[in-house]
Amino acid sequence: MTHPILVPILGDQLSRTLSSLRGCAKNETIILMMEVWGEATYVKHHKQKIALIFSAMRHFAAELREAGWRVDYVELTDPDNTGSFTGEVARAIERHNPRTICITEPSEWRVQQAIEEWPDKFDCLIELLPDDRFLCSHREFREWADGRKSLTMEHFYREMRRKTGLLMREDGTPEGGAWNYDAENREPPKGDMIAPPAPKFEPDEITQEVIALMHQQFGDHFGDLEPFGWPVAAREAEQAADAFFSTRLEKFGPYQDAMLHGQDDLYHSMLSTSINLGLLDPLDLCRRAEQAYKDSKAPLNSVEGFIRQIIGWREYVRGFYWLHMPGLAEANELAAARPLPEFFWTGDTDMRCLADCVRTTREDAHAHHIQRLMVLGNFCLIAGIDPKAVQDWYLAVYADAYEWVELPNVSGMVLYADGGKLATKPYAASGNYINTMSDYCKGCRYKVSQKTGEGACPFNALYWHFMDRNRDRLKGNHRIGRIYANWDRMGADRQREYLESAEIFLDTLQPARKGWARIEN
Ligand code: FAD
Ligand code: DLZ
Ligand code: SF4
Repeated sequence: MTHPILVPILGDQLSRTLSSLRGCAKNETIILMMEVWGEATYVKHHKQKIALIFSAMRHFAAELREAGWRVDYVELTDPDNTGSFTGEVARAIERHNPRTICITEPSEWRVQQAIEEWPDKFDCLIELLPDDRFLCSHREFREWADGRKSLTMEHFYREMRRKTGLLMREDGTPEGGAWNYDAENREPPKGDMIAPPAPKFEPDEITQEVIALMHQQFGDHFGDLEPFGWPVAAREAEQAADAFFSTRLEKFGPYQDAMLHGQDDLYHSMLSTSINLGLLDPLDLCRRAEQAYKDSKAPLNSVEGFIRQIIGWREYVRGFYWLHMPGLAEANELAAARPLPEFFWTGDTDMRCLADCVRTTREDAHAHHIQRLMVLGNFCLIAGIDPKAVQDWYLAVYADAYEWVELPNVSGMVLYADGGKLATKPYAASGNYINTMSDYCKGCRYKVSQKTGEGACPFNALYWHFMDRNRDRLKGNHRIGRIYANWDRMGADRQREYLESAEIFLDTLQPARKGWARIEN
């Protein structure tokens, strides 16, 4: 091929419908895929996360070759591998002498910055195409946000419902008469509830090779590598989706916020890794969910809840990320500065809720939304953990974590570090919330009903410590202002007991050793 088109495909762009591929002819295109050290270690990702991405990339390359595409695949251990996307594109230009590089926009700001330098570095045309696997383009989101005093997911979500027609009646009103059945998504768990297991996929030869590579190269990264059961190719991801729709969707809605020890993912879909890699099409999943409702196989609160997570939250956080980067990564509205505790990496804490959420994170590179938000995240918020340390942790430990989705959830939804741009109030909660929504407290050494003193649930005193130390920043917020009236009614002695209990607890926290999240220089 003389002067072909070079199409770099990044690790989370594994879709046959990718915009960069659509306009290309097989006989004049070279697809470039790159395993690079820089991406594998900008944080020290969980071993399963790297294994998943490398295995999915290798499967995708094999699938493309089978379909007749020419794929130039650079493995991590290639002795000439430069370790970065830009370095590998430079080497590929020497090999293939392309006339054009055609790439779908990356999902992350860091990579976008690198690509923006390519026109100066490389002597060929660079074409950057929108990633239309997302429903809402950057421009559309900016236009929607422009001129609004504050952004709310709910308003954005309604736009997306109208745009897609999902769960919409012909007269333009929402199915069932309401836009949102969030209030029907908060059933506490039943003790004897047993969710059908999500399918696990036996590692094939490609995955086994990648697992061996993980043992060699990433042994010091956090997390268990095996058993490894993630879907690594589109056909496996489709099987996982089939299983979700036939066995879990029905109860997804009511038990979305429930947590049960030993049932790590309950009725959740476990599809985020496949959606984010590009193995599943998010809109197609929503249409399937809608069909399940139309066929009376799942109730509206479950179907609407699932669709809201995808065309609502997922699209909203992506738009929000690009609107607020790079500032979002630096934001620290509450001036939180405490180091992340070591137990976030070891699980070694006698707070049973946290220990269990760290365990599932270590074993599965996954925890479900409420574990991430109301146990792990809530702790970081009320204990005042430094946002940078929290961001690194979430980005490293979850198999579905990419900065575009992790950062708005951590900085905005969990930590209020963005000053309330994403969520209208901090999701701070005492032990009572965790006790209502889980069975964790029953087996815990701490007593959730005890507010202060030795043996009291630490979340209780930390909650008031958080409220008290952030009073000046939060008292004007109409959604939580009234909480201060309760605090004031307690009187000075009781307040002192709360604050002292929290201080005593905070003094016991061991800071995480360096080197867990980032390679030490
Ligand atoms: P389900 O509960 O079955 O939900 C269905 C789908 O909706 C998910 O697969 C996902 O694509 C989407 N979704 C649900 N909630 C969100 C959300 N808040 N933001 C964006 N998409 C959402 N999700 C990621 O994909 N990557 C992350 O790095 C990530 N980091 C998070 C960090 C924090 C602090 C919090 C609170 C949430 C985070 N989430 C992240 C969102 C959510 O927790 C996961 O998408 C979900 O747990 C994945 O499991 P599931 O596929 O079973 O989800
Ligand atoms: C997360 C990740 C990892 C661990 N490794 C690679 C890699 O070696 N090659 C690759 O193309 N992508 C990898 N990824 C995913 C990328 O970080 C992701 O595709 C981009 O950063 C999106 O901007
Ligand atoms: Fe967590 Fe407190 Fe319940 Fe223990 S008592 S599990 S620390 S909420």
